[in-house]
Amino acid sequence: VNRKISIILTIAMLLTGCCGCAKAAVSGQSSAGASAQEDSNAGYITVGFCQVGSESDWRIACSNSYKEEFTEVNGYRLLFADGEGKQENQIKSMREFILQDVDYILLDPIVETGWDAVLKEAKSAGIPVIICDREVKTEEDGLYECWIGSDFEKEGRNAGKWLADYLQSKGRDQEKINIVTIQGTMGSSAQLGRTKGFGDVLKEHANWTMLGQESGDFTQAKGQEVMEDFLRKYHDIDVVISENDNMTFGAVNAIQAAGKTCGRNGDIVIISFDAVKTALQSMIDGNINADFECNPLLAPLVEKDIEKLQAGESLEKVQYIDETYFDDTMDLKSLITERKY
Ligand code: GZL
Repeated sequence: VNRKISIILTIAMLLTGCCGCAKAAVSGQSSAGASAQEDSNAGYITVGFCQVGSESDWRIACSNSYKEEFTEVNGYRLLFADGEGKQENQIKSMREFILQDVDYILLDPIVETGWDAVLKEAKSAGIPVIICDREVKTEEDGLYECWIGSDFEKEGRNAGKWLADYLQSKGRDQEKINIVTIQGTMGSSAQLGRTKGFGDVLKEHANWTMLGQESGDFTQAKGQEVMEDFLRKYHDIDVVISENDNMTFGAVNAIQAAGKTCGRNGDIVIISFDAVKTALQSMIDGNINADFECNPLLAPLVEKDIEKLQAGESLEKVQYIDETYFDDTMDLKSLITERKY
């Protein structure tokens, strides 16, 4: 009787093409009875990547990092889904990846909340998820393997500390300082972290006033609109905190169009985030005073984590990528040529 049961079970498994064991351990090999799709992926690890969109230079560099890392030469099949700036698109792509039974799902979540249901679906399907760059906040633990990205609050704090040192160096540490902030996509980890981090330092300086904070959604066009609005409202802005370089480019355009000056010898101090190559060039040109790096080259770290999962190893739940900052006292000309992004 036992023999008959095991034969029936084996046939059932072959017919369903499912191998119950951990997907991570055997992914990339098609089991008997596998679909044509699975056969075509035989020997490759299939990775479904849900990207935020293409809103900034940083984002393009980030996407390129995945496309350069997860290649067939390296043993991967990358399925790349552009969320076009909408959470519903990202959730839809995750569900498609689950139906395609990919070996891993990588999610760069546009905002932090609203992911519990689809993460539970991936978990039930036995598909490991790695969260990259921005973070998720879930009701339940254990819905993803790990998170890899930047310490956004630290970026914000470092920007505040830089401003305090800069003002001190100019003899303006007791002066009344008026600040505006162009925020990123509201509810994204980068916006939440940078706003909080700088806000913590703001509280330590009674002579600093935050006149206004508005979202430029990490795009140049919106960043320019927000800065134009600030210039209409406030006639004594001393500092602009811009939560990414593309919004900074828009802000610099708006300031110059209004007949004001910014940057190295300007009336308005410009502090930016990301430190992409084009922003460092703008710093060399004298438009930006300081830029806090946010490293987009996450894919090599993600790939190392997948290798560990393939080997059945556990992962650190939170993994920060190394970052620095740049200001206009540094010699950037040589640095900019070697910079990957
Ligand atoms: C930060 C990343 C942000 C960048 C922006 O890790 O999520 O999104 O700072 C990008 O340039 O649009």
